[in-house]
Amino acid sequence: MTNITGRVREAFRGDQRVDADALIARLDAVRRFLTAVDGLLPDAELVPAHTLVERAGTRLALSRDHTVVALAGATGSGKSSLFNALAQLELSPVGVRRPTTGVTHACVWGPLEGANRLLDWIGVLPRHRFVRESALDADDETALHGLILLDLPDFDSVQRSHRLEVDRLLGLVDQVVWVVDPQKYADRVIHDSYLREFHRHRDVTVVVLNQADRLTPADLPRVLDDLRRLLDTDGLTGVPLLSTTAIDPAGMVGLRGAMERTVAERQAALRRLAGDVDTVVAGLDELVGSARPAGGPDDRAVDGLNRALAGAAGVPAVTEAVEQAYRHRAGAATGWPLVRGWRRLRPDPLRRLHLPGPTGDQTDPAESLVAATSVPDPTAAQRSALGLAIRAVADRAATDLPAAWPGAVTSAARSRLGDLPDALDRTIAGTDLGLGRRPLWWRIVGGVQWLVTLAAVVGLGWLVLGYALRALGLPALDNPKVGQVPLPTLLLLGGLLAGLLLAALTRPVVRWAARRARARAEQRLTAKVALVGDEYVLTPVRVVLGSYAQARDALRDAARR
Ligand SMILES: Nc1nc2c(ncn2[C@@H]2O[C@H](COP(=O)(O)OP(=O)(O)OP(=O)(O)O)[C@@H](O)[C@H]2O)c(=O)[nH]1
Ligand SMILES: [Mg+2]
Repeated sequence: MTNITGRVREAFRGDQRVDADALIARLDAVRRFLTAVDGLLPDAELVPAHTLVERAGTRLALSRDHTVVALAGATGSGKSSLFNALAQLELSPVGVRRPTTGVTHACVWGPLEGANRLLDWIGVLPRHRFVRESALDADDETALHGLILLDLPDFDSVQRSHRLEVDRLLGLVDQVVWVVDPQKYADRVIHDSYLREFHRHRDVTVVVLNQADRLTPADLPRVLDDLRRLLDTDGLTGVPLLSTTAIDPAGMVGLRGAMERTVAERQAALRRLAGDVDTVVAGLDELVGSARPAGGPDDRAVDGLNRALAGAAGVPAVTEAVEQAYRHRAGAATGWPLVRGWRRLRPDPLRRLHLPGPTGDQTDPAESLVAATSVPDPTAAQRSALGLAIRAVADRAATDLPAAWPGAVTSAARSRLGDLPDALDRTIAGTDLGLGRRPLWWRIVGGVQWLVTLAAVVGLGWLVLGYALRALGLPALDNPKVGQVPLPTLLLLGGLLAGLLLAALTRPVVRWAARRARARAEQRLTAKVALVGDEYVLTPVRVVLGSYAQARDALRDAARR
């Protein structure tokens, strides 16, 4: 992956200074990265970053006036001899039998107090700590004041504990002086397992070819050239390479000078940590890509999700019921009054679903929490369609993300799946389906229906009364006529006909209005269901995408030297 850390990885900074504040800002960026990805990426991938943040915090809080330099190398290369020669005391046993040094020894130049907490943290036992007081040598040693030199066990030891100790300490010290000897300088262990691993710590790495006295003056430059070539292959181009002779003070001058410069600069601790940040950032590189990901799930996938949610929520069943309920209610309000009562006996289709009844009353919100409706449960097909739609949302949202992230996005999209059925049901129950108010035209038509029915009843009554009087031989009523037709007959037949005609004319209008009511309800329900999808599916996805963006920015900041 070509990315942000490439530049950092390749540049050898040599004696470039590391600014403490800039380093702290980079460490903060690593911390921000860890916060952003917490719970989203596998913990195992984050161990080095957590270790760095913890170690760096402690190292910076401890003495910054001390520089911890470790002598590391294969057994018999002369680490202890160099340690003693630099200290000018026999502090660490030098042996013929191998391995000799089993525990780390430390020599502190200057007072021990400031160094003790550092050595406690590094884990050097008090009985293996020595002090090189400058008082003994007048001012000879002041140039090394602040140096804490460690003599490590051998890393190629037959003793596993030695190797573990070395590996632990190499992670903590500020600078490493790799000690090799003419016999073993090309050994694969030191190059493959150690030097190569330190290629991001070139500016705190020194390589020493010890026992230079064992080589003829003609061989020494050849061996040094060969070693330099091997170091280049290890990625350690440009690191200081010195030759030393531990048994001769004159053979120590170069190394001593290098140490004095390191101590004077007070940069090793910062450079080491900067190298650690480089290593960690490079290791995390795979986890974040360089392309800026989409801000959220794409529209097509969201449309698909909303359709699937509407299906699972029973929106089609509810809208069907709305259409029927409209017809039912409109029929009851505008139908022929003589059959209206019979219509009312039939249950309201929305009531059957436990949705707002004929008066448009909304479900009590408190009641709707437990909910709710009797909308049929989603079928297996609807459930699997919803699962697929959620997956599609996650897949589309994660398209540009590196391999570590799609899993986190999918988990986020599914994280509230269990809460969805209740939420959808509550939403359906709480949606105003638009049947709350009776339209004015229902009332007008209903009123006219009553009038014509009343006319028919009056006509009927009039006729019945006329027959009754005639049957009893009483004087007949005076029946006025409209044209040729007697008025009571006209009232009766006209009323009946007008009622039936009005009912027939109203029916298509009701059907059309019912379809409109259905469309309106569908729109409202879909909008509400989409809000549920947004809250329960899309928001968790957006949170992960936001975390990804934060992680990416944080890592970019951490990579910036
Ligand atoms: N001729 C010569 N002999 C040396 C030199 N440095 C160390 N030696 C000898 O090499 C042997 C091993 O030296 P040590 O200092 O014990 O080596 P070490 O790296 O500490 O070995 P371990 O503690 O076993 O890891 C000893 O006999 C030293 O006297 C040197 O520069 N020249
Ligand atoms: Mg030793």
